Amino acid sequence: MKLWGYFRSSAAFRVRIALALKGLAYENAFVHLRKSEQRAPDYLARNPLGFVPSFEDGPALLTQSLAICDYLDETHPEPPFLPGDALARARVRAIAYSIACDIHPLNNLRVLRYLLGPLAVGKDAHDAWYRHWIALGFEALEKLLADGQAGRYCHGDAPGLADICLVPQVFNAKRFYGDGELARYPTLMAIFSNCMTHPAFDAARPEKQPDFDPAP
Ligand SMILES: N[C@@H](CCC(=O)N[C@@H](CS)C(=O)NCC(=O)O)C(=O)O
Repeated sequence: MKLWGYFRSSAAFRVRIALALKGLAYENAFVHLRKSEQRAPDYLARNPLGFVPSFEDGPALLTQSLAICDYLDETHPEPPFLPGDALARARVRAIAYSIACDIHPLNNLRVLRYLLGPLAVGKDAHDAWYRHWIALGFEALEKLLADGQAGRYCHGDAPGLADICLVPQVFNAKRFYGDGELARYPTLMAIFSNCMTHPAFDAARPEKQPDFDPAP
């Protein structure tokens, strides 16, 4: 197995957590997003989306972090990423998709670069855009998570797909927000803290990746 990623990519971070939770070994390949290596012809030939992650399992090349997580869960069922009950699965997926489909695409690198470049909105408007969509998304997530069904993790006391999405999004938000502002989401942040005591989440964090670069 081989993962094409970037230390700071939220979507690659999801797959790193998923692989660690399943206890699977894999080879790393690094795609430097700030240097636009995701747009290089050889990479686009592999992944026409121009995104990380890409994931290879034998002859198969997979894209889309959630599809990769589902694939890993189907091929390595223990520990499961989704609960046994259909309603509980729908809840977990709703939290995961709220992050992966509704929050994350609005603060992706190519979107932020388009705001600053072709649209020339300026740094203040760029930052306002980022903060607006995170705040709206996190307010909603806080309500979804505070419905009594969360435990140590987003659903009960076992980590799953929702946590796999939540943790990278909080890391991303921490780059723009102070901890004081994030304290407005106490349930979300308590779950985040619990996740970070789990070795699989800790091993997947950006600072622990071989391509980590402290430069902004
Ligand atoms: N829906 C995709 C999103 C992947 C994605 O947005 N990857 C980002 C890094 S987190 C990326 O490669 N961005 C490159 C760019 O914006 O140019 C997935 O979940 O895999």
